Amino acid sequence: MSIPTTKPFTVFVEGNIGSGKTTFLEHFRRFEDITLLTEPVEEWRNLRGWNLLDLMYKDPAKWAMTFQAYVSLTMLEMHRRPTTTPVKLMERSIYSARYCFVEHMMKSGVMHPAQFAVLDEWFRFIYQQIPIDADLIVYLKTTPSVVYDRIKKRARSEEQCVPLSYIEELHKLHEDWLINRVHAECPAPVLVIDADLDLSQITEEYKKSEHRILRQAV
Ligand code: DCP
Repeated sequence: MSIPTTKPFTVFVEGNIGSGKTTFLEHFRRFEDITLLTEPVEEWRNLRGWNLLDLMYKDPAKWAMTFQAYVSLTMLEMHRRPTTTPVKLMERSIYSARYCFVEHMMKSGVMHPAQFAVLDEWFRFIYQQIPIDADLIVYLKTTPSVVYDRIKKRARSEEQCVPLSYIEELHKLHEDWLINRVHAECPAPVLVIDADLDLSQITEEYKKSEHRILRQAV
């Protein structure tokens, strides 16, 4: 039975592109009392007919900032969406947008420092002024070459140009944020899951996180 609550136990599911975040969320669909918020990739692919994800990959120097500004908006909407269940599971967060993707675009020079400064000011304002609840981060840790193969196999059209070096960089930025703690803001404890395993074995690994998440759903 769903209990109306204004402050659910909130979990962010984080990890590299292709690490299995959507599959992880789907694993929890069988349980009651959990709200699943999958990433709004379809919104990024169709904003009033514009495919921002595609524009970003085809011409990052021109579109990276626009894309990340829209990602932040859709993420903030998910963070603030009221739920009636005691547990809320979210794919990614405004934090990985800033500390992994925007960070990479700034460091690699894809984004002009002035564009980065604007996005960073938005992030700081949101972080300081708008309550964003976080109780646990599930980090689906992977090896870059493993997720690179998965990305090639799933063949999402926009991602066909993604090189292994980009996946390696994103991996490092996830590690810096969630394991090495190079940023002051890590909003919740981190539960690390080995997400290299293939689909036939990963369920057992996912189960290890169930008690941390489901004990809240009583
Ligand atoms: N993306 C981005 N900037 C962000 C978030 C995502 O450029 N702030 C891009 C990277 C991918 C696509 O959006 O091309 C979706 O990435 P995710 O890793 O968020 O989602 P996946 O669908 O890859 O997740 P998984 O395969 O783990 O379920």
